[in-house]
Amino acid sequence: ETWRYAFEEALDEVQGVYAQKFKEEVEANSDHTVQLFPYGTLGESADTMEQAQTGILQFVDQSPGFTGSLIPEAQVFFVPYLLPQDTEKLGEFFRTSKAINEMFPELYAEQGLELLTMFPEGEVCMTTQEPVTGPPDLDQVKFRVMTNPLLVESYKAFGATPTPLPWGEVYGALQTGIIQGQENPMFFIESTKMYEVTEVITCAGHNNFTTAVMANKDFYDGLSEEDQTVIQNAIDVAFDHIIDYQKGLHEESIEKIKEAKPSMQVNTLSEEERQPFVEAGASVEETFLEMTGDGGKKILDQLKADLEAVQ
Ligand code: 6CS
Repeated sequence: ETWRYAFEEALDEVQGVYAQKFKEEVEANSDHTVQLFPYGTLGESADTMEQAQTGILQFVDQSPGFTGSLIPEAQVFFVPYLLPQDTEKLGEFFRTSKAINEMFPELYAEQGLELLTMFPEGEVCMTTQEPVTGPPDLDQVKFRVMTNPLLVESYKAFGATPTPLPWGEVYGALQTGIIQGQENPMFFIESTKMYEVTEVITCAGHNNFTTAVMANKDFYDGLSEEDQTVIQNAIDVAFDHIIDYQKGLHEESIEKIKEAKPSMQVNTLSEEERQPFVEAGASVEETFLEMTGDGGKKILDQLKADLEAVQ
């Protein structure tokens, strides 16, 4: 059988590297073939999610940045300063977290999805036209965010004018000045050449990009136990691979950016400069709880406990 797997990035970007490892493992250990669909081949993230829910796709990688509108609790990944930045620690968290491995699968199942894994893609940094040393510098800045209500609230709290857009519109919108900023992990800022259409990168440590891989649930439930095991093993091997792959990736990407555009400023905010963003983050946590009620509180509390266990 041929299984179709779509993701939101190019083949040589983090989600693509993950998908290639998954494919390699499945094909080495079964008679199945995995056909990969990188970003752009089947539409935007919202389109591939729909295709996975209806079963046109067997597998999809969609980040909570987009899934948050479908599963409100998945917005928890946008509570600022919740996740640590250390990839190893994050790896351990995603491997062991009860919130991730036991609570979220139930919520995804309600949407017809078998949640297979979540993994980190790196510290999220802002790219803008002007330097950002605190929230006042984001005043009047139209800032692109993924289509996620809580992320909109974060950037409101950070003082910007958030503009939710699908990925495909971001480069052009920066180029034409419709927006003046966006956020993404460093590898993605480099590979998608965001530095060509912005002047300054600012890392405030407010988030680490999380993504999720899932299967169509009817498809998955209909598989033999043997095939399910092949999939679970491939998911685990690819997970270890992607944590390993990201060692030093943030720093290497900065070097590549500076080589391509020497005038690009890359700033990491000091503890003191971060403080107003941290404080704004507290109100975003409140908003998350208002949006998601008891279910959201349970997930947030468990997630915090899981994080504490790996700190
Ligand atoms: O900003 C975005 O929309 C995209 N960012 C990453 C790192 N992956 C896919 C997503 O579409």
